[in-house]
Amino acid sequence: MDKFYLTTAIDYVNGAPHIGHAYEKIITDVIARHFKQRCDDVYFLTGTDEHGIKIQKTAASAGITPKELCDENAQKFKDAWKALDIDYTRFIRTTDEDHVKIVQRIFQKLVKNGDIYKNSYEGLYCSGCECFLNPKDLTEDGLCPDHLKKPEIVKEENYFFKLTKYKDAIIKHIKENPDFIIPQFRANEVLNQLEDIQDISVSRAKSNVQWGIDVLDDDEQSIYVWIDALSNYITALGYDVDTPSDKFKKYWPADVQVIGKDILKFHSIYWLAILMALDLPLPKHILAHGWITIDQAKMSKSIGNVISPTSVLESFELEYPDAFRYYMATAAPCGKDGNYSDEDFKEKVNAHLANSMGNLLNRTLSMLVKYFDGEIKEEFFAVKNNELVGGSISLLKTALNKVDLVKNNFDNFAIAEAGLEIVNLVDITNKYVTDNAPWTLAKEGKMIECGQVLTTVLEIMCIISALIYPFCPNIAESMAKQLSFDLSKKLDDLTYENIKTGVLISKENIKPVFLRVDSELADKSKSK
Ligand code: ME8
Repeated sequence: MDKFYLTTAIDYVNGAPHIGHAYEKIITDVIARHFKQRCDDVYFLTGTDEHGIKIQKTAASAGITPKELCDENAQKFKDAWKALDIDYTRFIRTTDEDHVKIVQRIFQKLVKNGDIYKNSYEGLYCSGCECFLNPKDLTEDGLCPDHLKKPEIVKEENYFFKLTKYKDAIIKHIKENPDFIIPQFRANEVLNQLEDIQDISVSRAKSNVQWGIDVLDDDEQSIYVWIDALSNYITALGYDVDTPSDKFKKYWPADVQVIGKDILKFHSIYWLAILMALDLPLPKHILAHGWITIDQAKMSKSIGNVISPTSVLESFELEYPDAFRYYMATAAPCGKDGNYSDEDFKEKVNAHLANSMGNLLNRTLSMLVKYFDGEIKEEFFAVKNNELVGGSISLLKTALNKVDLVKNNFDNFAIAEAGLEIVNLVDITNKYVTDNAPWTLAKEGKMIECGQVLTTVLEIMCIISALIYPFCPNIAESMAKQLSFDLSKKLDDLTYENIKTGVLISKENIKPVFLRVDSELADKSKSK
């Protein structure tokens, strides 16, 4: 694997980020950090989607310019991602000058090639979706099924993209590449949607929508949001219609594009057609994740249950975002919906991160100090020159086998499932400690056996710190520091021999890696 390019959806900036936006950015960051452990060159793109009628209207009602609204809210997204340790390579804004210029040239090229043509049109426009809706997709009351709002009747002269020209090629691609859409159960949905697709409007009259990218050579039209938004995945890399940059040549096609299930149609139909029209390779995978509900209810401004990701960190007084990252990244099986509740958050992170994982390390290091002044002796190793020579062979094998299972899960973008494998390794290791009772071995004077048990656990803790790193980077670093383990090691270089002989740690340097989320604090935040 010589490069790995992954992207998220770019968020609308007509509000602040919520926990659903955070879910997507967290799972993508977890994937990015995992692949950094396997590949030297990972490019992770995220950003904001800033044009369109919705932004124009929100700005007007706030009495500010659209650009002012975008600047203010894009910053809120950046701040939130910083607080969550989202380690992106570029944060693209669709108002960025380089993006705007290239989108104009893409549009111009598609007009020149005959993929975009002008036509007059009357249709039902939903500003929530920023697209025209097919009357057959409306609810019985004539509302947009996603936004439950009545679409406006819009009659305009617009530019149209010849989606129908690419219909058969898209169907063929989806059928021939069963792992193109992940999870696979969503592919049928897309194939059904493809049955009655029409050419799509890709511009709006400036008389109706001023906040958009101007069509070159036509003063009356601005480019409609989806062609602008989708192009971000290539403009960010410096794609240009005539001379694609080296960066573009290196990273495109994307290895995975992470989006929510509600915008799968745009990514697996419109986006493919645009790429085909530009004669560009297609992304390898589209990961359509599910939606996050709050206490089992859909998040909505009217219900008043919209949660900001940073408010969770604040209300639980979390020093690092690790617990929240772990909870979100394991909230739903691949592609399925997940739920957030304060109570469940508290229980899960206390059980998995504090009681099981953190405590295991803490207890083991404390015993090493108590019985051996923190020293690992040569005879404690169950492994010599990467050969298993005694001691806890099967457990060490299980641990390295888990590395492969976790990698397999990530290859299928099954993030929560990868998390479960790690928790399972922690549980197995805890059971090993209970079964082998090093404290009894010490009491009976069986010091070498006791040292072997502790060393085996510490070897496995190194592996666990590497596996948990993408989910909980700060906790992993704290674990690795106490184990004198080099976290920058690639996963494929992990062995049975991660621990060195000599004094590993002293009493003062043993620190809990994760403190239990205080139950009183959690209760306080719930009653807020
Ligand atoms: O759709 N749970 O922007 P957006 C999980 N600008 N994910 C959620 C969610 C929830 N409750 N709510 C939203 C757009 N999302 C376009 C994208 S990409 C070229 C343009 C996800 O701000 C949603 O599925 O409405 C999408 O992937 C992302 O957040 C941005 O949503």
